[in-house]
Amino acid sequence: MHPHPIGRPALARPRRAVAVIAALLLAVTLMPLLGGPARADNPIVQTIYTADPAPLVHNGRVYLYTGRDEDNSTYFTMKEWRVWSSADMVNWTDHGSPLNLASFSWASSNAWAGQAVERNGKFYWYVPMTARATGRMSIGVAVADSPTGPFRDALGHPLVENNEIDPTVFIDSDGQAYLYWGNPNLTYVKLNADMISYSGSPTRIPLTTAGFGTRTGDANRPTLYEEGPWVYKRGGTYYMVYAAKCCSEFIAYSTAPGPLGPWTYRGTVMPTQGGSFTNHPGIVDFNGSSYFFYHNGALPGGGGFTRSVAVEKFSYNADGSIPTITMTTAGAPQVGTLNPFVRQEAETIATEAGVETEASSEGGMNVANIENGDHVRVKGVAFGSGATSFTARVASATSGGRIEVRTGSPTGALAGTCTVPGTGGWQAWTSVSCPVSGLSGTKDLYLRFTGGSGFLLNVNWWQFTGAATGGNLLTNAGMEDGTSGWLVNGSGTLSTVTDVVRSGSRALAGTGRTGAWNGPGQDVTSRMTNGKSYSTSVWVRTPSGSPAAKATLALTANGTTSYLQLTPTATVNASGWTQVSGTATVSWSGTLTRAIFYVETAAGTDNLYLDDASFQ
Ligand code: FUB
Repeated sequence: MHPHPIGRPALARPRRAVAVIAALLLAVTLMPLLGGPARADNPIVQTIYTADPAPLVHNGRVYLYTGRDEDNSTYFTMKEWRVWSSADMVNWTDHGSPLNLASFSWASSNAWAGQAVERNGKFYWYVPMTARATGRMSIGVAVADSPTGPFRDALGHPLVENNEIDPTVFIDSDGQAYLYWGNPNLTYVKLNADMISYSGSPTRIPLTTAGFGTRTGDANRPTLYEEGPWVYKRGGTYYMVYAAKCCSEFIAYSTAPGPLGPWTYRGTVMPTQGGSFTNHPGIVDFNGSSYFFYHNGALPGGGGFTRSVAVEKFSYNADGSIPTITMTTAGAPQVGTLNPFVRQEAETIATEAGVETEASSEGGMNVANIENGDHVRVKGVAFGSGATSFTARVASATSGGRIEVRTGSPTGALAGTCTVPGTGGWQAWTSVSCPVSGLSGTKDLYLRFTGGSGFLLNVNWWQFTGAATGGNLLTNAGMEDGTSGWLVNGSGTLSTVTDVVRSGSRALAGTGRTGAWNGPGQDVTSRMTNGKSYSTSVWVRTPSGSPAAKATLALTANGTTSYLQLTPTATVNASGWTQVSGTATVSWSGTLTRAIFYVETAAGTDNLYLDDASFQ
């Protein structure tokens, strides 16, 4: 759809094998475009082509920064960068494009591989582009107050310009930040604490065969290092993972005792594979496991210029070496489950068929371009003891269609069908609800769209309601409707925050607590059944300290209040979200006049942040 091949920059790219590119171009023209039948969990993103993954773990989520390959590209025709995030490694939320070439007034083209990092509550995204004035590749830096942007050019000019690409940023444990980049050379600078300036001059890392392996057949490039460095530290060892030996590239790595070397070549991380003649690494630890991100040409129509990011879980060998990782279509296993009783963005997707996404007038993104037979799949949805109704936020400029709520497969068990009317516009939002049945336990959810021809409807978000005998008894449990439904048990103030969220765009903040027993809660009196066992799950964090938090039920019956501990105490802290969960049987004597579900701490009065709560 965007056939605008651009001129090649004067760097190493022309060295790449013309024959390989020609073969890939042929493959592109012979293959169908995105759409069609359901796909495996890898590639992660299936609505557009993505490339050059750069993961960042922040507040219990993995944020994935990527480039975007335009449809039908015949070159690295890239104009924007994209952000995705996930709390479970399989359902990824599309955050759109908070940064593009137009964000940099001095840039003309080539929105290539970058990386974002957090420092002191700000997010810095280093990206290479062609500078209009010189026609040379340069590296700019954008800054934002949240991992999903909006990002703005921090400088108004390149941070560095040496006609090379692919920045990776690393902050060492002593606070010193480094920016490395390069193709065909490998260069670094020491960033200042402001992250947008540097000290000293850009310095080349010697590309020795001991450090970066031996390449044969190219006198200009004696080592395997090609591009796409990714630098991090594990224990006392510094790792540099990079794309090796174009074309086709494989992923290799070197290690060093310090951030500046000396580097020792360690071998292959991922062999050449996957139908793209480039590859690009990104590695993070999340929730106690290690993950390797890369790209390939696995989507329909995919190839060297229409790439897609994917992920594999891996474990380091006992000696700290990285095992050889091969591409799979299964991808990483799910971490935990997804809660359907809190608002979920429709653009939180494991796999899909036929749909696209776009910016929503209500904020964030929505699922769009939905036609008859399309679907989205959300993996590992924990319906618990049951759901009774499904609500979706929808819009349609035509006469609408239907949302079939199914499990197991796109044609699996039908739990219910919601009819979507015409609303007068693709961004004219209304909510529709329909009863559902047969939903319990943990299942893959399929929202299958049916109707006439052409585009049917858009979906912004969805949420299930629990049965009277099950499901979530808390209202506004995902905190997306502000403080609605919540109260303060004891002293304090409620508000919502947007900079620290576990899912969606808001979390609840309980501030001004004057006792450990004070905290956010809900009145659940009318929803209690005497003698019933209830499951509680609430994600908690504190801005300072490490208190032990727990959920409690205060039951007042016949004028006497008793306190039931619903969960064991769990240590929560500032660096991430902790799930506080447990099961307890509720009972009382006489007439129940008040039941308050609330979260408290074992000691202290730290502020409490809550998100994604359920009590069922
Ligand atoms: O996506 C454009 C370029 O291709 C990146 O900058 C390189 O790392 C390679 O993936």
